[in-house]
Amino acid sequence: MKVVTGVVGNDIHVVANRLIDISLEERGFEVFNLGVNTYLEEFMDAVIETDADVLLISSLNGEAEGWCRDLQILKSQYDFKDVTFMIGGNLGVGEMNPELLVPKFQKYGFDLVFHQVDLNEGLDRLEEFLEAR
Ligand code: B12
Repeated sequence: MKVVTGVVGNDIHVVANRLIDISLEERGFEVFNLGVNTYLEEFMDAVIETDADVLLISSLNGEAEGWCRDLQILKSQYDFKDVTFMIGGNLGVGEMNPELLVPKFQKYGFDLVFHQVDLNEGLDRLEEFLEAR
């Protein structure tokens, strides 16, 4: 399965991005890593160009909300019905309540949302989700 990944917006935190790349490859995914500083439109273009199954966005600096709120609009312009949309990292500023954050990002159009959740736990959940689909 193909995964497009990267860090959204003007976020330059690169360490998790490298770990995500390596961990996905270890799990047998084909990875297209766009790296840091990637805009939502660039992610969408890459999903189309690579015919990806999963878009995995990482965000660490607390600005994900601003960069991702147009996802639903962008999704409506293309046929993405077989693509799984996933986001994780620090999705707000500080210790925000996941019970408020998760539904917000689901409303934006993400299938899987992980606020301050360990990477391996998130990837386990991704594999379960893909298997159930
Ligand atoms: C190193 C660092 C920097 C470096 C980055 C260098 C680089 N090129 O990577 C520098 C100094 C440049 C930096 C800058 C800034 N930083 Co900084 N930085 C850190 C720091 C100390 C470590 C980050 C790191 O690499 N951790 C190691 C990796 C492995 O862990 P991780 O990033 O947390 O990722 C794990 C999980 O989040 C998760 N994960 C990540 N993505 C995803 C995705 C999915 C799907 C899943 C399931 C899981 C997942 O998996 C990873 C492994 O478990 C953290 C504090 C901390 N202790 O975490 C702050 C931190 C991330 N930074 C922060 C901030 C605010 C900034 C600045 C805005 C500061 C400023 N005012 O300038 C700028 C932002 C610049 C920008 N444009 O993005 C805040 C974010 C606050 C928030 N969101 O609430 C933090 C948390 C510090 C803090 N406590 O305030 N930073």
